[in-house]
Amino acid sequence: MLIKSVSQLIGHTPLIDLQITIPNNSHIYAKLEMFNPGGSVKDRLGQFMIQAGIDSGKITADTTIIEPTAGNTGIGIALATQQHHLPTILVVPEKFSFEKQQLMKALGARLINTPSELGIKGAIKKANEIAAATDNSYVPMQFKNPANPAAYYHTLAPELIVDLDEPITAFIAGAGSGGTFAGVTKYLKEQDPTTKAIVVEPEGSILNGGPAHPHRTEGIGVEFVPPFFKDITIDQTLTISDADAFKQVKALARTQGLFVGSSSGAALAASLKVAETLPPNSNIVTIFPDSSERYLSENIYD
Ligand code: MET
Repeated sequence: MLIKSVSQLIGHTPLIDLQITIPNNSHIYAKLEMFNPGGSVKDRLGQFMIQAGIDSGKITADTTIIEPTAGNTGIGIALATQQHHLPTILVVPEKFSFEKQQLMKALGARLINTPSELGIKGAIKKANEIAAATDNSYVPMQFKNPANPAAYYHTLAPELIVDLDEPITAFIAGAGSGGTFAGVTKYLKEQDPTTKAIVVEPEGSILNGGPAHPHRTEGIGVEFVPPFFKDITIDQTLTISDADAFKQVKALARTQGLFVGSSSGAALAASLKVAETLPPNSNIVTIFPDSSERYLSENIYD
């Protein structure tokens, strides 16, 4: 394959039929988003939000791009802004992985850290403050930009329909900004209203009403209900412990040869729980957002 830019490698990732035997003969399929060039599902978002900003005239030739992120969205944005030579400032709570922070800098972005205890809300506030003090700046703001769910509605979701070519009984995925979950859910339910949409969060995220507290599962978990959830019907919310997520991270490496991050582990743990409750021969589709290789400094296989 001859390409002219890594941006051509975004999307069209493989969907794997996981070789996990489920007693009722259901299958779990996982979209392997670590095969995007920036290593995560958020490359789609970076490309889509920056293009939307350019198309709408909000981004011009010398606009400074500023965004709060746990890292993957920042890597996706930095990949996109590099193509357009746009200066980029990414605001990241310091708790997020060393590797993701290194990769954002490697792509040419400037990194500003915010205190871990202020969470993603602290990074959002700081990004807005920097933008207010920066001439010709633009904050894509993944947490409320309609281009976020749209990125997944127009790319990942249609790919799932083509990849599987069978009815999808349940779609199960984590939520951080909620854009991936909302965009894919909207598309899949338009195609087949019987598809169940199940959102996954770590313990310490607030969707199931539990108290907010820190968790090791990275990139998913919310401090406020994503505004995109107003546009979709969610059939179930599953809360997965860090222990259960990391157990599946290890199992996927050992039994399937798959290096996945903790949000993928949580997605599989949730899929296995749901599989027991569905009719025989169900098709469960989930998303594995990124690779374990960007979390090795956290000793996730110990
Ligand atoms: N996964 C998104 C990001 O990388 C949102 C994270 S919010 C915990 O920025």
